[in-house]
Amino acid sequence: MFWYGIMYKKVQTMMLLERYRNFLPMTDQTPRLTLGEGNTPLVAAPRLAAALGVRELHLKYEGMNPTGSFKDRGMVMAVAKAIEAGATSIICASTGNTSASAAAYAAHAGIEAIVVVPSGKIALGKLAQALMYGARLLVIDGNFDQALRIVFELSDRFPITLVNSVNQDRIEGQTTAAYEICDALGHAPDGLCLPVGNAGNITAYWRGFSRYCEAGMITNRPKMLGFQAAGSAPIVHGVAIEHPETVATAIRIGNPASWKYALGARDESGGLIEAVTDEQIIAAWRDLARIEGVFCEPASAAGVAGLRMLLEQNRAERDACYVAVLTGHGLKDPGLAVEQFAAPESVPAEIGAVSYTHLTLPTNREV
Ligand code: AN7
Repeated sequence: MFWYGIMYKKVQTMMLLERYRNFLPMTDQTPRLTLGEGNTPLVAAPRLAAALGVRELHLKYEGMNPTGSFKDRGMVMAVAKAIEAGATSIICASTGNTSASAAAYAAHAGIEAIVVVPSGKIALGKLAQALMYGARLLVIDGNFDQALRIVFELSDRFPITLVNSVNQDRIEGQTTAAYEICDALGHAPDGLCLPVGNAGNITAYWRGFSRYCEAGMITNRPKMLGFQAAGSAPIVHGVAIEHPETVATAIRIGNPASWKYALGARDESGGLIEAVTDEQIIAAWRDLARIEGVFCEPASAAGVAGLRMLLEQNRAERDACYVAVLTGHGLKDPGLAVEQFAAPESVPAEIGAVSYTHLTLPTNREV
């Protein structure tokens, strides 16, 4: 049908790898792989900005990617390049989102994915994704850092392509988020706030902003404001953490793969990488949903938690434009959200049984 042809063409021009091909390691041989990643909403957050006391805040809602996290940007590039090089199998260690993304793109491309995850410390939705997308799943009695060591070893010994963020095609694909933010705003923000785990994303954003600046697409680069969870803050403390802990399981990482690049991004941008407590993360996570209607996963709220902390300490400019990157979708881990509230009491299904007191907001769970 005629209209179908037109729509199809539009979708083609929207394909992430095509849209930014001049900034990506694309060749004519690179497969045009896509699940419709990228082009995520940049949501203006005036109510949250007012609550924090800052002029302008925008939320880069990366949970709207096909598998519900920013990882899809890097994974589509990494899997396309792996296939271009003749790979038939990919492998990664993950706190959950990378494995979901690797499993989905491998399925779409018709190759094998092997994912190694820490036992009991990955959100249920992410586990469901790895299973449903048909990945070979290895659950270890250990943490992410131990899982990463195992996949390094396996990818060394066998013809399997490693797709953790040490794979530079991953980083390249993730630079696209920086381009999108600049394209949407018409300029670079003054500050970019984001969670830091393995530090691939802060590396990619800085590379992206720098490249866009060199190309004359923007005139200034933002300060990179990265935040680790207090119990998992190796970069902040300058030492690897053997037993990282945090409620934000996505960033429960003690020895980040892109550590040295993250320091470069921090220092070259005049930014910082600091720690926020689980309490600060949870408060920001709930505020994002309640005040702006944007539901992300807990780790994703670390950027907003950090910005709030800096503002409270008068260490961040108030008359400035900030973008906070919300890296993953809130529905990845609905259990943790429901746990925040006391179980609501049900009432008989009769109008006479309903009083105004039943219509109050759900109360917080007693801790
Ligand atoms: C929601 O999936 O490391 O600093 O194995 O899932 O680039 O590592 C996830 C990381 C932030 C941290 N927010 O990004 C994995 C994994 C969410 C995440 C991060 C992750 P990086």
